[in-house]
Amino acid sequence: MTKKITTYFVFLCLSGLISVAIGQNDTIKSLLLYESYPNARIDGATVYLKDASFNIIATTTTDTGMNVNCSFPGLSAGTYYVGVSYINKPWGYSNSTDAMMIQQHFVGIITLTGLPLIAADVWYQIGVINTDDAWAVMRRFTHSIPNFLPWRPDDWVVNIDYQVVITSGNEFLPIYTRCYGDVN
Ligand SMILES: [Ca+2]
Repeated sequence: MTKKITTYFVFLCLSGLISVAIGQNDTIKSLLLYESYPNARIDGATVYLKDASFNIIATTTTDTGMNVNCSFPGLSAGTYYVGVSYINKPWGYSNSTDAMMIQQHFVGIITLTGLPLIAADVWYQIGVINTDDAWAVMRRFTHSIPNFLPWRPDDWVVNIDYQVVITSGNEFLPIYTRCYGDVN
């Protein structure tokens, strides 16, 4: 009988089933914030969790928490990616100053980096930041165009995968986003 149980235990370990019982106790806790307004928590956003092979294994929605506004419990050690897929908030935070800065980036007076660099690319050739983008941001700020479609179907910079490595215990990941067109 003892041998039978031992054999079954080894089988469970080999098949990975036992890890359900002993390894999946860690949580990724996250806080979604507007990048240039660090106290602005964003609720109602869809946040995804991907495994090491970039397959989405869970999604959740941000709440109104001040220190953590979404979490993924029940994880084992390993590499994961967390990102935002959808933000249900109106476009804003962008005006003539942003349009001017995009133009200054184009002519080499300033250099945009990080999320502002991504947020600057709103119009026509995606991957190229030039006068077209500055023009579109100015036009949208003055309500001359209603959106950045068809080049930017999202009004928010989303779908960036942030790597989280769980060794043991919980991990905290702040996530920043901003509206397209908001570069300062
Ligand atoms: Ca562009």
